[in-house]
Amino acid sequence: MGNLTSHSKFLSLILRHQPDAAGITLDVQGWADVPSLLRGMQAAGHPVDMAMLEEIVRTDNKQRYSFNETHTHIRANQGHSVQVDLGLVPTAPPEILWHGTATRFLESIMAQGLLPGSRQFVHLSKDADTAKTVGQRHGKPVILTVRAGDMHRAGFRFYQSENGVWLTENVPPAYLTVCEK
Ligand code: HQG
Repeated sequence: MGNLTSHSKFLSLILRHQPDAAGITLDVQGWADVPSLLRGMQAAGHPVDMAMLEEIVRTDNKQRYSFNETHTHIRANQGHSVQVDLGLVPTAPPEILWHGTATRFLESIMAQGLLPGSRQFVHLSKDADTAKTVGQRHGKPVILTVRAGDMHRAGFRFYQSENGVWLTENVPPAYLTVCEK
């Protein structure tokens, strides 16, 4: 793992799950103060300066982070387990969305539906390829299709994060189909 990747993983931990790990707090909208963050990262063995932070944000393959306009604050675009209000606006989803998971979770998912677990939302992908990559993080991947349009018409709310990930609170089993291809 390159240095920047290691720093980026630590940054994800701080901005999504454990701001404590850098001795900082996030505001209600999930923003971290950049100078405090850089000091905290440095103290935790991740010596990142402003130029490196700018590079991490600019080059991130999933565009995981956003600065505010003046770059005094930074936050993660999705994936939080800490309670934050990103100000996302409920949005009509496409008819079909995708969720990649591991085969060992299937039985439980088809019984309980998709649950957010430790995160604030269930994360859904726009296409099967992305879903497969997400699923591979957990083991042998399996892809589910989600009848998002039907869910939306039934009153479920959907949001799209700044970096294009679809979010919803839970997906009942009736809206899920295992994708066989
Ligand atoms: C599974 C990454 C059993 C769920 C990705 C998943 C994404 C259940 C796992 C983002 C279940 C949770 C999120 C149930 C759900 N029974 N298992 N009822 N309901 N699960 O990591 O969606 O690279 O919290 O299928 O790209 O994998 O970190 O969620 O396998 O966008 O930026 O429980 O994280 O982005 O795993 O990934 P996760 P996820 P980053």
